[in-house]
Amino acid sequence: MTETRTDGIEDPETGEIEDLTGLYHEYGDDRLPPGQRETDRFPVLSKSGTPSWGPDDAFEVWGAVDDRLSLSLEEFRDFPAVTQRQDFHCVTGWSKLDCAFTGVEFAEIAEHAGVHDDAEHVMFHALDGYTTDLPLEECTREGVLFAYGYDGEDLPSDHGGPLRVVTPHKYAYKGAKWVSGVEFLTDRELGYWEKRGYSDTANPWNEERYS
Ligand SMILES: Nc1nc2c(c(=O)[nH]1)N[C@H]1C(S)=C(S)[C@@H](COP(=O)(O)O)O[C@H]1N2
Ligand SMILES: [Mo]
Repeated sequence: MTETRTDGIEDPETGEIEDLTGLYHEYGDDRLPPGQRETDRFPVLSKSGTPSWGPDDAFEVWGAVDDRLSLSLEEFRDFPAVTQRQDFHCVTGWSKLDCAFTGVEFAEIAEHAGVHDDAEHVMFHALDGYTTDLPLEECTREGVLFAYGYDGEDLPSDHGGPLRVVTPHKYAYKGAKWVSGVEFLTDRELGYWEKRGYSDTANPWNEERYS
């Protein structure tokens, strides 16, 4: 493969970067999903401006868990971090390849909260009122991160900093920017765009754009 601009960006703790850009092999032959075009820019897509994280805001975990969590951003950074090279596919048709995201794996937070056996679904909540949902098994897999770093720097606020979710196996609307809460559910519920006609399954290699 040719050099990419994420070459040289390393995990702050382990000095390693995991390359997840091959996960498309699970879904098809082409790294670029059908109907997508590659962009060098990283466009910003938000339903309504960029909210800011106040000093008293906390990241909360609730629902079908043993321990409700309320974490500050500093506490979040105490969890083991990973840096991964991932591709990013927006349902409107652009893909940004080779993004280096640093953050905490979803599975790490789920384990910390103690998810109940009957939990099947997850709703992400964000500071701008955005929500998005995924089945639990689509969240606990490799690549789903609570990301606070991008390309070796703090995640820019218009891209969801200080904390966002990334979902490289799904269209990017499944990754809540400014994520402030995770709710574990025993039944499926639909998020903001999913209620408005976008696909709940959102697999880019099947072009699951609309429901
Ligand atoms: N909180 C929040 N998260 C969000 C959105 C939003 O409007 N609010 N837009 C989604 C959509 S449609 C996309 S394509 C990506 C865009 O991320 P970016 O702005 O970093 O490119 O964020 C997703 N997460
Ligand atoms: Mo999007």
